[in-house]
Amino acid sequence: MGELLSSLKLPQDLKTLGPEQLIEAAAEIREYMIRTVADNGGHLAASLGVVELAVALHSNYSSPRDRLIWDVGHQSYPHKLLTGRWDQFPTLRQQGGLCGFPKPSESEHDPFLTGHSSTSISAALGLARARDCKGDDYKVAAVIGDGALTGGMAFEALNHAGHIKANLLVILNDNKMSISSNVGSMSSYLGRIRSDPKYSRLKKDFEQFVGRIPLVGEQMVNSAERIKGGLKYLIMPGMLFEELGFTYFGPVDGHNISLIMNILQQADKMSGPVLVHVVTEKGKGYHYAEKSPEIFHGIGPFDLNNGLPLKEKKSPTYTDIFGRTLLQLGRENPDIVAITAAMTAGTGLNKFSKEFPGRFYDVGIAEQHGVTFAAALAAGGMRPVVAIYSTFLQRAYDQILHDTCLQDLPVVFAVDRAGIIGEDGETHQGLFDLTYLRTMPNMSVMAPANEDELQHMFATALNHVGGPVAIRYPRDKVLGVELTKPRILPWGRGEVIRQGEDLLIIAAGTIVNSALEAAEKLFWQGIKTAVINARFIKPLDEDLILGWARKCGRVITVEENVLGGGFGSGIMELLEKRGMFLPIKRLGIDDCFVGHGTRAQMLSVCHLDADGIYNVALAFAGGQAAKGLT
Ligand SMILES: Cc1ncc(C[n+]2csc(CCOP(=O)(O)OP(=O)(O)O)c2C)c(N)n1
Repeated sequence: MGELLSSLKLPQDLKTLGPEQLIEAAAEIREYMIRTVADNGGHLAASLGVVELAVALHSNYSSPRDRLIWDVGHQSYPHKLLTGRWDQFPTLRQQGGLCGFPKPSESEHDPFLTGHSSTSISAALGLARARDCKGDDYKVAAVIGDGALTGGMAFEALNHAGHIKANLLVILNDNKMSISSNVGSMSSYLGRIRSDPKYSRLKKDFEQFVGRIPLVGEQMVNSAERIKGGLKYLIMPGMLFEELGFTYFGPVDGHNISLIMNILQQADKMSGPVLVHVVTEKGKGYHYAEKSPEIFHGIGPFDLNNGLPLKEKKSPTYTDIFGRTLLQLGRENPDIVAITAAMTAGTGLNKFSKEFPGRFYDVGIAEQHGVTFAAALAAGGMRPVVAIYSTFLQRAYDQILHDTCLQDLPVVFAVDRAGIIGEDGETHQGLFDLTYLRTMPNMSVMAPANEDELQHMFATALNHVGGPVAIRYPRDKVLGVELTKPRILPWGRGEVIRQGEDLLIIAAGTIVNSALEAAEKLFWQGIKTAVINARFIKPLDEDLILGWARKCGRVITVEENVLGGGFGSGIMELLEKRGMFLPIKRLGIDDCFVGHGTRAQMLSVCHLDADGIYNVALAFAGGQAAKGLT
């Protein structure tokens, strides 16, 4: 721990520090965070941007009694360091270590779990109302970024909070960035407030004014109305928030601890909802992160001296192949439109966005809007491709069902990060999409076994007339197979990729390759295992599956999804529908959330690597054979 912080009991002793020492504390946090993330990787830029804000909040409030909610939570590293997790910090995002996001089961200082964007104001409002009902008086504050403020939920919560006049503090952390540059009219509105010449002039005046008075000043104006009147010039810029029922303070320099604390103390004197608008710089304090905040949003281990990644990216990812394929298909078909929800680079759409700016939409963190927007583009004759991570697509369940499937509209869903995703853990695992997609009428679902197949699937989906199609693929490097020209696959057909007669494994997605490895090992145990690459989760290749199931007499299904309602359930439904009753074992995630660790570690924990599949298959096939059930 840094020299100053190691002498303190945190977070409460922050209250004993003077302004200079608080600055020193911030410097110690920043330095430790940069060093640790350089070793382990993580979300650095956003966390660097809120160091002073976190110090000010913890100096002014008393966590865990007062409740601080960090929207998304990727910027919560300074908060973690100030709340008893300093020594464990190097375990961040590692199996068994600290979670990369706030997590109540990890610390009493994390009052509500976050990970998905734009939830913090709703959560803070709920806690504030619970507090009032219980007759308590603790403070509740939500810290939300300007990116997260593009999410509809944030507006729903602002609307509600203003209406019920709850005592609630919202800190708007405005750094002009989402993961990349923020988009939308709200972002432009915030930009206008920031660039108002009054802001820089008054910021200076205000700093001088604050500099002349003690932080918790007896001289501080103590009547709420007088404070509001005296600072009217600072209130005017946020008229939009005022109209929504909030008292607005700002914009405030979010790297000036004294200034933030001063504003917080004034905000605390108001009743009803208050919004404090702080302006910060993403990546603050580390030159390379300031220069390239998008790269340092989420980064692997890097060299401190030059900011360059330590692990050279050798092979492309499935995301890269998707981006490349869509670019190619987009050149051939002018009706193709790509839509992303604030993840242009993450979903591999950078090149498409540059080559076809008129056919590309970043809708902000607005998955629901993005899907209905795409459905309507399809209704108007376009061929929209919506690229959203599996976990975030959960947001748009009803928009897929009600606006897309019910009208049988040809929207293609590029479901990235499907399956086990690794270090981001529970909140980001893509383990539900097979269930929520395959149960929707009219929806077709595919999963490629390798990168070549991924290309063909997008060509097939965009050639398919009528109906929505989802293609799910993992957060992983590709296998390195040869890439052929994208072609149309036979609709609804799977493929036998290994022959056998003792056991049939049917797998969907890249996990087919682990199933193949397991089959090879089983062979050496005398179990001849056939393997089917399903390709289509829906519609299933019924004849192929039933024929081989009959031949082998025992079936194992393998999927990177929860077992409930997933791919294996689909196979069981098929067997039941066709009156075929034989021993079947489903491998997948059994009704639990999967934590963080590397993708390989978590696949192993879930018995979904080649060894896991082999062990289960050996027990199942060996056991069944011993009971004479063949
Ligand atoms: C529903 C949802 N969609 C997408 C994401 C991915 N995501 C994580 S952080 C982020 C940008 C957040 O921007 P902002 O709130 O301004 O915070 P900053 O990183 O700039 O501090 C996005 C899009 C998410 N976490 N949740």
